[in-house]
Amino acid sequence: MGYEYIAVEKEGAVAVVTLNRPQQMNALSYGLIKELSTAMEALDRDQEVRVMIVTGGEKVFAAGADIKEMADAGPFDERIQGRLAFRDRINKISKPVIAAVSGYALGGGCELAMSCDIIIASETARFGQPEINLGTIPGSGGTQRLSRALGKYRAMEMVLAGEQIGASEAQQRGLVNKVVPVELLLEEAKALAEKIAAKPPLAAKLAKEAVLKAFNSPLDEGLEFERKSFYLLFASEDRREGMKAFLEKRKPEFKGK
Ligand code: DAK
Repeated sequence: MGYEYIAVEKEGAVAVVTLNRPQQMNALSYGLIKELSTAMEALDRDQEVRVMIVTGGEKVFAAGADIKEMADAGPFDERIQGRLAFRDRINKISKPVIAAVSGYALGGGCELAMSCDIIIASETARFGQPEINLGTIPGSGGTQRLSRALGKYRAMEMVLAGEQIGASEAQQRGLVNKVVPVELLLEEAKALAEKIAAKPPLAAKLAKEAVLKAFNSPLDEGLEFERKSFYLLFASEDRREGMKAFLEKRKPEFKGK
């Protein structure tokens, strides 16, 4: 399928989705978000794909929602309501998603990176929630995910004063998994994606769901969910294969069953 605002590439079990509005700093227009959620859902259903990478390329990840498009919108316009629905769909992707962030990740761009499961950043990455400067606040999870990642006080500074943080602070505070030179960004993200893609996909899917559950539920509920997922995986062929291969001292062959 051809896209106007993004590019999708598949390399074996890894799919790379690149935001592609460079003249507009990859601002997340309605059209871009719609294409992104459509593409990611299609890749989620694609049997060949096991891990996705979302990137904006080397210069900029995304400078937020498209301000030009939003400037005269009312709260119930499709441009506002529709994008909420597309964002919800992106949050429901079941396969592991890695954000490869270089340059600005601001507003909705920072929120998009944070809705991924792992963030690899280049040394030039900058994260921020500048919505306060526009008379609004983060609307796609920024206040919640940033507070969980950085703690209340630094998150408050970013959301109230519109301050940005660079890659190294983001890594020190646990918002970013790894910081690499810009020219190695995609290579590093792909290496990690391939490592995850070699794991049994059903276990990866349930592991992702279980970790996310930790942010959405009390401990008891999360533990219960983990236990049920653990039992469920005992019914999978890949679990049998994983244990058998260990005992036979060979590499397992996982089939996603
Ligand atoms: N939207 C539209 N255009 C943008 C843009 C944006 N967010 N960011 C940059 N651009 C455009 C600029 O207007 C300029 O276009 P032309 O003037 O050439 O046509 C071009 O990209 C290059 O930008 P600059 O000339 O400004 O480049 P600089 O290097 O000087 O500065 C910058 C880069 C990223 C620091 C600066 O452009 C900037 O501050 N951009 C705005 C960042 C921002 O405020 N982001 C937050 C946007 S609000 C929702 C949930 C969430 C949201 C919306 C709805 N719902 C629940 C419905 C999210 C809201 C946001 O993200």
